[in-house]
Amino acid sequence: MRAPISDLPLVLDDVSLQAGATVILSRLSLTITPGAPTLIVGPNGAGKTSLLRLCMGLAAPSAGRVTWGGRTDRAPLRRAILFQRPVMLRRTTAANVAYALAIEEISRGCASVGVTLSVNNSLYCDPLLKYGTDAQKERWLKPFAAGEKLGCFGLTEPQAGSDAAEQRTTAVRRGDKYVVNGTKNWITNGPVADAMVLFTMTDLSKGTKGITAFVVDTGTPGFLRQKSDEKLGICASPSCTIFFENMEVPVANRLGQEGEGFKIAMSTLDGGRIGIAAQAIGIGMAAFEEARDYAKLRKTFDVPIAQHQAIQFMLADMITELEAARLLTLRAASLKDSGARHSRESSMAKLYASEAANRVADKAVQIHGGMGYSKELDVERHFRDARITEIYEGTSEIQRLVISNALLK
Ligand code: COS
Repeated sequence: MRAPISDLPLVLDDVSLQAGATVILSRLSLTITPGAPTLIVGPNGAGKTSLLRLCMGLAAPSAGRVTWGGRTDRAPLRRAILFQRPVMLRRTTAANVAYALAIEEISRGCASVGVTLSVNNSLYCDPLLKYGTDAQKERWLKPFAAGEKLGCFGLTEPQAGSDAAEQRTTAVRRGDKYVVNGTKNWITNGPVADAMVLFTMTDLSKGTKGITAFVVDTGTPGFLRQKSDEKLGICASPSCTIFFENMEVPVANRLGQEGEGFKIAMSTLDGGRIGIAAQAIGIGMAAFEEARDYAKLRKTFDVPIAQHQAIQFMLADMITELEAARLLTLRAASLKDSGARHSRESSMAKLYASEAANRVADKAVQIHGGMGYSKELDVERHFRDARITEIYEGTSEIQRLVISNALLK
């Protein structure tokens, strides 16, 4: 059971607010209505980073400690899900730019919540929006875009990570149904998702042209979730392996035509990589800010360490890399807004932002010295959380492959 919104106190900076309160901040307002989704309302839609930052900052204190085991605290997740409504439903001309800014700000507070939203929005909602029929959108998109339900993306298999074409999960047509058998692993949101965009082989002899996509209710008999993965970082983002045993999926749940699955998966990942780039920048910004603030406080040799050029140069490199990463990410997002193909630009953004976030988090730990190695401070969490951004939704090596393929065509 997810906690009802009315039970969740919201803390904005020093002000503690119960459900029912309205906060007006600048030209934006945030209304917390008991029993109803929380909306961020701005003059031109989502992407108002200062407010998002305030809102999502509240997820941070508990983020490193939230687990998905026996004792589950879903409050930060529930609150965060609600914030995706304006991102998905308010279609502004800069929807993807706003989305990237929102994911960055959310991830600055909590990278786990950032990826939960990124997977739901980019990997689940986006293919439904692009390839779904009107009937599919009504049932499988609306409640997921409204924050009432959560989606996941079933592409990865034990032998099909980087080599996504190596799908072994099969879907065999029987009348008006397909029977699905196989395994997916590392499924972000898997333990808690209500539906999955699932990739299967409908014809093993056809390679990438034999892959077909479906949208599947996770409550379908034969959809068998395994225990949640235990991970180095993003500990509040649940993931798991899923087995499919003779799972029956109606033909009406097929997304696109038979054989279109690989293109759906690849074009979806083009968008997903913008979300992960934004997540990486958010983690990096949090690590940078903590290091900068700590450097002003911590003294060695009678002066704050911020007065040592060794520290100043580290801080200068950190912010320069993060701002470069943001520009690459916003360029990819803006290209997606224009409707143009953005595979190369998304890969560049994801590659650079994820590697920059890791360099920044590493330096942030170094600036903190021994305290950077302690679980008492958030910088240790940012260091762990940053690592995955170089791996999921395509490793750095895969991004280099996509970029070089585009160069050499
Ligand atoms: N958009 C639309 N179509 C695309 C595409 C994209 N971004 N990328 C590839 N395609 C199409 C190609 O145009 C080609 O179509 P045709 O056969 O009609 O020409 C087809 O898909 C096959 O493309 P390609 O031959 O490049 O596929 P490969 O098997 O060589 O795979 C890589 C390419 C490595 C780039 C792909 O497997 C990949 O991205 N892997 C990483 C997957 C990943 O990110 N996994 C992480 C887990 S998901 S959370």
